[in-house]
Amino acid sequence: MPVTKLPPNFLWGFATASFQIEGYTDAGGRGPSIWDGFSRLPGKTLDGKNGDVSCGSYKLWETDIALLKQYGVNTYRFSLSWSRIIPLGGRNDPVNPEGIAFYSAFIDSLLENNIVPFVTLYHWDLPQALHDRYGGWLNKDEIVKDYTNYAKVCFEAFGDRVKHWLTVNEPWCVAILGYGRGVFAPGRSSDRARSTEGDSSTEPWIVGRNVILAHAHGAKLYREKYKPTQRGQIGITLNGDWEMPYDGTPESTCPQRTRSPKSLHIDALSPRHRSSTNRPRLRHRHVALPPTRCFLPTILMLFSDVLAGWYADPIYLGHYPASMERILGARLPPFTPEEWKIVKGSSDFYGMNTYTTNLARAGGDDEFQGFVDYTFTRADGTQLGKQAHCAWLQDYPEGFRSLLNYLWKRYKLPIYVTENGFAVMNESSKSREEALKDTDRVNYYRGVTAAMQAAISEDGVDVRSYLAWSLLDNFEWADGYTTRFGVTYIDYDTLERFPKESAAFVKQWFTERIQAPSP
Ligand code: GCO
Repeated sequence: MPVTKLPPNFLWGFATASFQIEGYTDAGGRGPSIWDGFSRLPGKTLDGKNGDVSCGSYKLWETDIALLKQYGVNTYRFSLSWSRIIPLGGRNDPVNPEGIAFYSAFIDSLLENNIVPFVTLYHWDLPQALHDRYGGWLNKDEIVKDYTNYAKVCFEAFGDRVKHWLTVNEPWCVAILGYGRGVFAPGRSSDRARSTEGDSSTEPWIVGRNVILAHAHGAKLYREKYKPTQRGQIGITLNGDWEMPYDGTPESTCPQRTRSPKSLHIDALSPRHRSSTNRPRLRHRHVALPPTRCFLPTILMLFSDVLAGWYADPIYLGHYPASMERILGARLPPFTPEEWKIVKGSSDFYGMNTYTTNLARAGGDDEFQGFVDYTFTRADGTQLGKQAHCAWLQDYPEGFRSLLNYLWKRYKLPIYVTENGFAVMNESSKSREEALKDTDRVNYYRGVTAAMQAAISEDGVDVRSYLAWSLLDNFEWADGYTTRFGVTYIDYDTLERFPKESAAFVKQWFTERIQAPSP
């Protein structure tokens, strides 16, 4: 059978983030970020390790570019470290010329190798100084101004060459994991479920509102001042996984998507790092519930509205999800009419980070999960898919296709898949030789690429990129180095890089399919 082709401008490659790969946290005039101190605190990472060395990409960046070249990619997604560019972070603080020079040389080298830079402005490493000075993301007026200034510095320094900007990576994680569960920097915790005393958490919701505003102001500035000449695109990227009701009914028996998407919209707090210890620590991703589901209990519908739409609905549709308003009441921070004007329509595309599918059922007492429990075990005791090393991830590619369809129908914007990947069970305890044979990761990529292909060619979904997470094994936040997501194995003693079998699979899959540009 002939292979269906992807257009020549389809972007494919790998993704990383500054704090997860750069290391050299004291070099080049960089200021500390909230992750520096947090990851050094005892007990904050699973293996007690921090980001000081990581993959050493700050010095080994040419090796990374050689790898990208070897893998044949046409795009690389990476993030800029705010505190390398403005060490103290603020709008009145000095810009660090060494930081600018570092990323400038990196971008030049990517372009010389015909690799499109896809740049994230904020992937969780807030300058520590801003947290100390005014509470970081909790302080609306200050953080929005400082973020917008930082974005301006980046547009001015790199916008002549960067045409793909992501304002913020996965704001759900920033807010809930950083200010709710306290398992990510800055480690603030208001992790109280539905309390018998009444109100529960407030900080995560405030942070969420402030991140949306920072994103929106950054995008507004770009569109007004830089886009006319630089001609790039700007948007946010959100985490979201597919979710199916726990009732054992196969997806194929569902009727067409005819229900109002609004009533079924889910932005579930698919829970990573749950507070209770005896339950699986599922993923933090928010979730889209299939509008095909016709038999969901009301509680799931309610849940679906609460959290998947927390970011996407304001940004793409101009309102909070109704049930989120209902559940949070006065704790849901409002936007002023002027702010709504800036927020609505502030993303040029839908940036999609996705990893898994979950089965959801009503229950639980956790507000951050919308009072819903997650499982991968079906009612008949079978598993949804292959289990990854992290408890929140199983391989279920059909969910990837459903999610693409759902987002395309609901938000009607081109979709950039900006992250997707798999952590092989116990890869860190394997010998290097064994780890390079990452069959489960190959199978995962085989499944999702086929699912994406079907979504594009059979369902007509407008997908513009596929960026696999990740180029390298790297610092996996609270998991430290115990969880490996890379298509490249890192020997953490020598920092040598070794391609795994999955790198060859992904390379072959895309290079066979991307059409050559017409002469
Ligand atoms: C996230 C981040 C990445 C992670 C990856 C694997 O989604 O958490 O964007 O930094 O490392 O998703 O968990």
